Amino acid sequence: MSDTASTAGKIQEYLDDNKLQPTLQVIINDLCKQLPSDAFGYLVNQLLPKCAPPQIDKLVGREVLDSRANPTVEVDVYAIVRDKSRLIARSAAPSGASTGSNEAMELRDGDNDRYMGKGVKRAVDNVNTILSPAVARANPTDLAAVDDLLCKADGTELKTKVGGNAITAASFAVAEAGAILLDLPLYKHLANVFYRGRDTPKTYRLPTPMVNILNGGKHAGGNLKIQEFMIMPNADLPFTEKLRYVTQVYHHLGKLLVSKYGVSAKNLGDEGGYAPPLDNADEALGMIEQAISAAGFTAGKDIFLALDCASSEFYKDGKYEIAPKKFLTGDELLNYYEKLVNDHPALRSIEDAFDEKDYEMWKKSMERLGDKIMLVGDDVFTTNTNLLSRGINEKWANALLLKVNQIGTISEAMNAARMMFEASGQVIVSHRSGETTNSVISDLAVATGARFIKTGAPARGERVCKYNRLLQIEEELINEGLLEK
Ligand code: 2PG
Ligand code: MG
Repeated sequence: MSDTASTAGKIQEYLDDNKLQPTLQVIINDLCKQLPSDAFGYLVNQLLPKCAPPQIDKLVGREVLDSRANPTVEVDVYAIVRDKSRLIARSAAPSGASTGSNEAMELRDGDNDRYMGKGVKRAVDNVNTILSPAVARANPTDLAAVDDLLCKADGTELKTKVGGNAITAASFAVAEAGAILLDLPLYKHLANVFYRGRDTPKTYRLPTPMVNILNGGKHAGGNLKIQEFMIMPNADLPFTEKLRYVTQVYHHLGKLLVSKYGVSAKNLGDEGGYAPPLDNADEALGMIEQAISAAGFTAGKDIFLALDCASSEFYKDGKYEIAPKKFLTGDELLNYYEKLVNDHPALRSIEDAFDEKDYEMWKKSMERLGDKIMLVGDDVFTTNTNLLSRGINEKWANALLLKVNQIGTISEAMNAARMMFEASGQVIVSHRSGETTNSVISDLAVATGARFIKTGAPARGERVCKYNRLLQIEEELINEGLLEK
């Protein structure tokens, strides 16, 4: 038999085995009717969707650095597409400093000869030897199914076997790979995952950024106990303008700090905000209000204020050390917050006002301040639906800070977002203080319709890339007429 005849025989055999003859006939009939100028392109477009779905071939882990010079896990996703395995996408896990005790476990090597014990070689090995075989052959476009396999491969709620860092990096990378293979922008792919089984909204909204312009607590080296002093632009502005407003305030704050405290006050903390030698929140809020005016804006109209107290970090033996050697009871601390809200009427959000287990004070703060401002649960919820459902029933907070690596996978974090939305609470998608240069959280915020995103100052590459990604999404949505009016 000639080569041509044997190839034709093989093709016929393939068509018969896969019952493709009728499909092919329909496509060729259409081709003959329409006679498109690019007949080959037409055939490719018709046939491609009928090909076998892509399959994950393998995940490959590696140790890379995060924005704080600590190792973190990066994962490459290889998929088999039309019989060939190729690298489709890669992503890496962020890492927190003020972590909640119920967070998914970051697996670190503990070998003090490497990176002061913070190496992640074991987590990387787990990607290669446990997660990779667990997801091999799965369809990377089905994120929910892959996330489920990742969770099952670990088998523990807090990911103590494989490491939350390994699992988050894998979930991020598979999400990216799915979007690439579906030829969709990541936020559209994630929206389909989020709304699975329900109608995906026809339009998208961009989140309002909560921009951390002044850093304290564990993210800076000074006396300020409160960790984050944030500004939020008026929610009605377009995202581009929101970013411009807050960035101008950021620059003015830098100038003011230098004129008052000298040039070192312009040093930056972990999230790109200034880390000046201030002693208390009142002073810090006052400086920010001055910067808002200096930038030509009005606090409480154009720009609002927000705090992340990360108070578990200064809670000891039933007391809160709100300033060096100044200890307050929970009730005294609540009075202190109430005074801040009264003295600074632009203040509209307080995160982690109380220790992650001081539930009574969380409830009291909701009774006293819950109607006026957002009370945001970060360490108290750790993006965990078990804690969140308890918190919703007992009215601990009215907003959820959503961090994927607190729970492990994107799908689990989406479950928490859905639960909070069903309870009519707000969701703030958040970065970590140790970050990487991927911008998955920007797409996630748009996909879920979260009203807020918290991703640091408008400075430092790992923060700015998230804001810049939102600029790109905004432009695309406007061009496609898909931006919510
Ligand atoms: C927080 C975060 C992010 P970390 O407390 O909200 O700003 O900090 O990542 O250190 O937990
Ligand atoms: Mg926090």
